Amino acid sequence: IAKSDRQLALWNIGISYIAFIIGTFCGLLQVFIRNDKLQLPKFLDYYQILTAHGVLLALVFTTFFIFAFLIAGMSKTLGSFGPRVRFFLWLGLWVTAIGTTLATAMIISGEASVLYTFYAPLKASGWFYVGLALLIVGTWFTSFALLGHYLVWKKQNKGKFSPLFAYMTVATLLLWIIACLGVVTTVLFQYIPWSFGWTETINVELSRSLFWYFGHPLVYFWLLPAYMAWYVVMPKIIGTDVFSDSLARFSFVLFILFSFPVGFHHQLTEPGIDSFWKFLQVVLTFMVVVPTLMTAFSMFATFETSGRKKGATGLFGWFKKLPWKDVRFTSLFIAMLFFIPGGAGGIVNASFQLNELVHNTLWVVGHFHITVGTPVAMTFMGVTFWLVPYLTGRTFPKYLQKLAHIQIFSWAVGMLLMSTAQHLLGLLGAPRRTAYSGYNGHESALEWFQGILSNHVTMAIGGTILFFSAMLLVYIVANLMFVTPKAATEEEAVEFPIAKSDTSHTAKLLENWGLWVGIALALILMAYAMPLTEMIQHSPPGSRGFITW
Ligand code: HAS
Repeated sequence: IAKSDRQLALWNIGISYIAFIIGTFCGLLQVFIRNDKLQLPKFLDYYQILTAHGVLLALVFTTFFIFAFLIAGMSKTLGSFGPRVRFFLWLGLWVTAIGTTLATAMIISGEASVLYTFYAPLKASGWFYVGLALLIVGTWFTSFALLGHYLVWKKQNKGKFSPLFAYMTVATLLLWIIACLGVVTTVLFQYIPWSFGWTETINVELSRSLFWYFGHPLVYFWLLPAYMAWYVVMPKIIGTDVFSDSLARFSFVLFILFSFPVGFHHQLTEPGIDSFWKFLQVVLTFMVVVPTLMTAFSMFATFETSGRKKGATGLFGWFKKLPWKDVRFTSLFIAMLFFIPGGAGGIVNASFQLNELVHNTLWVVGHFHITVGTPVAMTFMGVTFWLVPYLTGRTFPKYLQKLAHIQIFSWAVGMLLMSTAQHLLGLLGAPRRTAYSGYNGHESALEWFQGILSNHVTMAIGGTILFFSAMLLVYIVANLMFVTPKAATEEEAVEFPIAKSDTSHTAKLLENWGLWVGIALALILMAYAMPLTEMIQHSPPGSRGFITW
């Protein structure tokens, strides 16, 4: 891809890894605070570190990395960006970066210890919300620029299917833009006026609902780029084609339809929402499981097809034929394995009654570490191993590949230990987001949890392994960015792996975005119009929703 497009992607990756370094360090502090082995200095607070950890890893690292991947892939599959698209991509990058810096500065100065979910009644400095608003506006510049690039391509290639990577990028961006409407509304019309003191109160239930309208599709905004790597990159790495182009496209369409009308499954214990609406959204949550099951089916079919091509026989013969020494493959494969318990835990969370047991416990922390923290993050690591050298034109020498293997295995071991401990501790009743052990002079509650795995020490060991793995990754990234020799020949050059996808049986309807967005909006109206109206109507006197204010 063109040099200037590479620069754009590289800057996004660079910022994402700066956030990764600070975020993982905060994670290390976290496990030792919970283990009662670390007392923070007076000027630092547990919730401040927790907020920095969540915001920098879950929001900043992911967002910048995702846009790097999408920018590189769009330039690769649809051709170089024109000057206008490029201008808006740079603008998007800088506005997002300024927003991130402002929000991070507020967290570091102790003015925004409101956690990465930042909803009311916790209140931060108004500048934190301004930073968040800028962050989102910046990503919109980038998103619309990429959508514009797609439209130009469509105009020049009338009647043709867009390449699978570009199609999936459009689906991901549409999901992101529609999701952001909720958080933008609440930040602009509720949080900013409230935190700057222009309004006295805030309609808490409404603000939380608007947040979770955004919060759940947010997790699929993280997941879909990982799925892109699974669907498009993985087959190429293992020497085969995309298993089914239409299945892949349809699974992304299903995410557009069912990612939104499900946010209440994060609010099942909140009293301000009628059970009927909660139940409806629980049912719809089970619909959003379907595209993941389709993805699992497609992945196994891809593995089998590739194995059989290489001469595998028997039911599981293909397993041995997978390229186990190729770190681009192993990282993605382990990422997928983690999603089996990760997704199963999601089903537990989403089950109305079971949620009573796990809500607000460490179980939920365990859940998101084996969803976003492993399947997603480890896929991004696997992508990093070829994307960075591809963009810098450098090589990926053997010794770094070995280190990369150590890095992903240690990440897997660390995550396994830490998240198993978190799940078990959660079931035993350990709360999340609480520096409760010996906190505020109370006696330590740690003696409740003395199992081999259900133990804060296990969690701390896992967390420490993870931190060392993270630092190893940063070392590899720095080498691939600045140190390893430039590729002298085509053989040495690292490729951008994109598998062939046969569109001859793909239905034209799948690229009718108007239709899918229309159905998604109808589902959103069905799930949200009534309950949100009730929240606005029944808000207590003096509490201002965004309409009554
Ligand atoms: Fe979740 C809370 C429900 C998936 C992230 N989730 C969270 C939070 C985060 C998060 C960050 O219903 C915490 C928010 C907070 O701080 O309060 N989640 C689900 C459900 C799914 C799900 C139903 N979550 C994810 C993904 C995430 C993520 C993906 C990040 C990327 N989650 C919940 C609920 C809560 C929640 C409640 C609120 C809890 C509470 O009370 O607070 C589904 O998408 C899961 C679908 C997956 C499956 C698993 C089957 C998987 C199979 C294999 C997949 C493997 C593949 C590869 C595709 C049904 C069969 C195949 C190849 C191989 C080699 C295996």
